[in-house]
Amino acid sequence: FSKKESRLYMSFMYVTFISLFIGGLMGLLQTFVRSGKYTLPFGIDYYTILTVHGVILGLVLTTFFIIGFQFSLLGKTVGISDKQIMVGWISFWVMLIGTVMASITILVGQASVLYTFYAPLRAHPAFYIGLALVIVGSWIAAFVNFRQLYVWKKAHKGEKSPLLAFMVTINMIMWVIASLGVAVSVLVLFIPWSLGYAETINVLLSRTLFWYFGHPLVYFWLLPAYMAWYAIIPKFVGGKIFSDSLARLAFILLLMFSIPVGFHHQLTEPGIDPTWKFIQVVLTFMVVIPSLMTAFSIFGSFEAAGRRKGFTSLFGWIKNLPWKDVRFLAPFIGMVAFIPGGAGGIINASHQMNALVHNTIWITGHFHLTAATTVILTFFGITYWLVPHLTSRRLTPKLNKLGLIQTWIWTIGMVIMSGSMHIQGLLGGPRRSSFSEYAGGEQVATWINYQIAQAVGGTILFVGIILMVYIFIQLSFFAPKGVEEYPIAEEEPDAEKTPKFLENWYLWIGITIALILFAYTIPMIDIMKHSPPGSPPFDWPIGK
Ligand code: HAS
Repeated sequence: FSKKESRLYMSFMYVTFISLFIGGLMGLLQTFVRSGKYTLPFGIDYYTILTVHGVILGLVLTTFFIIGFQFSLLGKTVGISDKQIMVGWISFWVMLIGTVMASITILVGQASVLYTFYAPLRAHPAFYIGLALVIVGSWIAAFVNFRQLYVWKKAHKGEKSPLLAFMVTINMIMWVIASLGVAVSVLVLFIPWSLGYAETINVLLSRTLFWYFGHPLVYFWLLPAYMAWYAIIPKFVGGKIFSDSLARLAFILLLMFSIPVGFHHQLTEPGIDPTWKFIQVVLTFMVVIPSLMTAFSIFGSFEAAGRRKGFTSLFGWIKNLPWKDVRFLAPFIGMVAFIPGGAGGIINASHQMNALVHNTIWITGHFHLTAATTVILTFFGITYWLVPHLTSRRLTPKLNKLGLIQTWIWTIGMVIMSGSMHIQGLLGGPRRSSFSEYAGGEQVATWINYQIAQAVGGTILFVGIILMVYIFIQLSFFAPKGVEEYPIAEEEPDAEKTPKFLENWYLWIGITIALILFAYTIPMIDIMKHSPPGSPPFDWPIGK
């Protein structure tokens, strides 16, 4: 990479790791409060820190890391022009200004509305405007990415695009289509309402628009991890990409089925016809398929690498895996965590079982396995080679060892924390609540030990965060100068040729839009028909 490029990509990484520290600290405080043994100082509200935690880790850290990483992937595979770098900087600054605006508003206690900002909770307008800016900034990044691929395609007529460039494009198309929902919700519903131009808000409409965005949001986090699993990790195991076509197909299916499934977050929501909930649950089970394809493909590529090196017994190839290389181990544990994490997702999506787990801390356990383990450990795994590559430094054996320790600390902390969240959830423990004894009761008494276990797990995780931030600082500023490889694997030589139709964007975007229209049009009309008087979009500004 040129210096100009590296500087852009690194800026996204700095924001990521500052966010990790701030957001992680808030997480630690939350588990302390919930253990019943600690009260927040200076009258700070539990929901303020919970909102900082969710927004900073769930929205800021992820978006900055993903956009920075994806820029680097495109820079490596299809190139970036100086003009595109400049527009990349605009996207960075717009996102940063939005982040700072939203963060300050939360920190001064004016937006304790959690990352889902469910109405009728109302925040200061600066919070919503800040969020809108983050989204606009990310769109600018998306259009730079689309342009990068377009320019490359024009120069390479008839060639298939590089796999990683294709994957980034899918993720950004999904992001743009999905974030339209939250943009409409913020601009049309929340901002007028929080400014006082609208008297009230259509709660159901705002939540539905949020989840239209909220579910693809979790795949927006997951897909960059899949990019690394498919096309980068094989390089560390001495293997190859199992199949370029299969990887592309999995991404296309994720694009098509990620969006029309938001109702599985609203299964207990009154006001949505059960038929449409049922339809979206069926579509949710469709979105599981590309993840199962991914599991198959990753196993395949690990096994093929081992067999090629002469490990012939049934599971002998496992010995071939580079257990002492943190660039492999961290994402690998992320993959393993996705087995129970994904199974938990399937439980959540099953309408009847959702009634048992919804709004319990089981859900918090679920997303700490998926987002905070599968995705985050993979992002850490990427950091170990991406950051030194960008700063022209080396991941020394000592830093590698610290990384291995970090990975195990994270794993142990998360097993304890997420495990106890799952169990407490099955015992009825609520999510999103501060400490309470709920006026006593036998059931309530069973929760406390799990809450203490969560504080123990949370403390271990915070140690992991400090270690990770230390490693990041070392890799950014102090590790010895040198060359760190940007690892992109090749395809298996005997894989089938990738068919051309896999890159027919009109077809895939067309099907995606058709599925969204099918899953959302009628329920949306229903929801809007029941808008309360004085609420946008139909009944404002109110006569003043
Ligand atoms: Fe989820 C709630 C359903 C995946 C994140 N989810 C959440 C929330 C978050 C979240 C943040 O249907 C809370 C939102 C809130 O604040 O209210 N989720 C699913 C389903 C999947 C799923 C069906 N979720 C994720 C991912 C997330 C994430 C990924 C973040 C990154 N989730 C739900 C539902 C709810 C929900 C309901 C709402 C609940 C409620 O009531 O509120 C699926 O995508 C899962 C499919 C995954 C698999 C696993 C495949 C395994 C792989 C690993 C292979 C391993 C290898 C290595 C190769 C089928 C790919 C192994 C090697 C060895 C040698 C062992």
